Amino acid sequence: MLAEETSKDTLCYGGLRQLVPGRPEAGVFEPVSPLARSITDLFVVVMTLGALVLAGVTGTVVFFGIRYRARPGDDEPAPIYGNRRLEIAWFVIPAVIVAGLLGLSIVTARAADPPTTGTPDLVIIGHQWWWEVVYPQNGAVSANEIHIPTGRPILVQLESIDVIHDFWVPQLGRKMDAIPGVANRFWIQADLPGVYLGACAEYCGTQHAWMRIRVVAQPPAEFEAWLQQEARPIAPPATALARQGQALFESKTCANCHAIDGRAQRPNVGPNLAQLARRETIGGGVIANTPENLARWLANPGSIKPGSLMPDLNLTQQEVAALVAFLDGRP
Ligand code: HEC
Ligand SMILES: [Cu+2]
Repeated sequence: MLAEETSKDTLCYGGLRQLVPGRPEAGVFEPVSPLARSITDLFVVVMTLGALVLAGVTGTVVFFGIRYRARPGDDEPAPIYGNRRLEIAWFVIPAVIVAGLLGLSIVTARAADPPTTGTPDLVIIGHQWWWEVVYPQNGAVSANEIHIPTGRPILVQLESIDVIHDFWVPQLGRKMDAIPGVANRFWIQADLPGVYLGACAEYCGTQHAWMRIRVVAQPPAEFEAWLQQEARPIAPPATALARQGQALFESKTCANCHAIDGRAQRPNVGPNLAQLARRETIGGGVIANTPENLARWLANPGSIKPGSLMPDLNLTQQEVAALVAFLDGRP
């Protein structure tokens, strides 16, 4: 039931629509940065070489099998001992191939993984099962949807609050493990504006599959405007219903797990909800962020993301409506 719904609203990989103009595919073969391109290039070289070797070896085996097969009346063939020229050839050819691949791998590693000194542009923290995103530039805190400016490398610092996760957006750069207690660093970059999809790439528990990443690459001015807005606290409630939602947010313990100030890094048991209304998805990409879906989520998170670490708070329909009015911010 749920799988059907999510594939219809094009959020999951199965129903992926064209997100980047002019780039129909979203995957390793459509890199949009020099970092990712270097990896794709090495991949193509390795796969091509592998295919040629496979074709050569299988071709030889098949050819010899047919050409020199035993025929009726044949005698035992004379055994052959040692052949220096052949032995040198089958040592030298693989050695040259492997040495060449090593050289290319070193070149690729340098291109895809330049030194990571300096202040990070982004701090990303893996949680079961969502990504916390902090922008040190102005302290804005967000979740799951990562905005970056186009055209320049972005230094990411990757951490984990619980278990090992892995951050991978194939079109933008290398993949990297998020390890508790360790701050790993790497670069991503997008040369074209668009939305790039990624996912947690290290099994991390029941909802590992719904720990998706959307990177929204915007022209620098647009990004700056987005970032300023993202640091703002939640909009003050404009209606009586939203005011009731605000009170419920405190009394129903939501505030113990969620921050609603755009710069607050605590509490971070759940995502910062200050600018939730501006996100396209909720629950790590499991559903589109519409008021109806938000209500479904609040009514019973586990029915949408079984095992989710947000408890079912047994809210009444009326309470759900009030919380949606408060969090969605649109009267
Ligand atoms: C015990 C901690 C906890 C409490 C209490 C809690 N939540 Fe959550 N909430 C979470 C966690 C964890 C997630 C992330 C779930 C996931 O994506 O796997 C979450 C996700 C959400 C999301 C989706 C956010 C997004 O960007 O995906 C909303 C909205 C939300 N909670 C609202 C509320 C409201 C409203 C309440 C109070 C009625 C509440 N939560 C109570 C832990 C909590
Ligand atoms: Cu994960």
